[in-house]
Amino acid sequence: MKLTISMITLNEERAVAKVVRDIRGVAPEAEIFLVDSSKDRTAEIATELGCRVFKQFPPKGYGPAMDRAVRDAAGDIVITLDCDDTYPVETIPILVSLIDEGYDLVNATRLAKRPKAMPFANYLANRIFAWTARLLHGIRTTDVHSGMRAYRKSMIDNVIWDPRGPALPVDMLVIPYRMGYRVAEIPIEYRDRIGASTLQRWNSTLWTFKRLWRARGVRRQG
Ligand SMILES: Nc1nc2c(ncn2[C@@H]2O[C@H](COP(=O)(O)OP(=O)(O)OP(=O)(O)O)[C@@H](O)[C@H]2O)c(=O)[nH]1
Ligand SMILES: [Mg+2]
Repeated sequence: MKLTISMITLNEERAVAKVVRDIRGVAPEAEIFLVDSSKDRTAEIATELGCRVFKQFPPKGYGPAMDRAVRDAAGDIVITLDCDDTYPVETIPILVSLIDEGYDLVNATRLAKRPKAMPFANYLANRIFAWTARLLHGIRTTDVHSGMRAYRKSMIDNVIWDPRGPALPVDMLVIPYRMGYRVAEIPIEYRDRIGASTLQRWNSTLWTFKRLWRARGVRRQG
């Protein structure tokens, strides 16, 4: 099956070259696809390194960028990760093998144990989000916000979510689960990021609960 590694980027010029080279080291055949809204040289660097880059201007925010990053991927398997060097690329082959085995979505959790690279407040919030997801939807997860996942492309083509507003990764996990798709979760190490974070804590928290609550409307199948 053909593989696409999709990343969305906002001013990641300090990290992008390392991340792309690291990906090539473990997945030399994969398409690397970026949806970029940067003001810096991220897109130029990625293009020089042979990535396919879609420039999203004017910038539309995280959700619309991520939606395009997965929907416009050419592969049969789409793996997402942040372009900030926080996620371990060595996990990519494991994610691929689990999709090959028949899973439709594999979530790489940063929170199997407490990651040193995550502030305690973020850790606590993430645990509460995961617990709420289990309570409302029955999904056994420790991380509804992981940026590193593998998706079967044919599944994405069948799933509808609302890309507007923060916290889209919540919908991208919980909605397929409710629809009866096969979801697996594996633990990963999470590292300190290169460059500045774009996380807006309060808005993201509010939207996480909003999305978790709203997804109850998705009819359970399977
Ligand atoms: N195209 C696009 N990319 C974005 C946008 N916001 C964030 N990104 C990218 O999305 C990825 C995740 O954003 P981060 O800033 O790392 O957010 P985070 O992982 O929640 O926060 P950290 O844990 O601090 O890294 C990174 O690759 C960003 O460059 C956006 O509005 N548009
Ligand atoms: Mg990040």
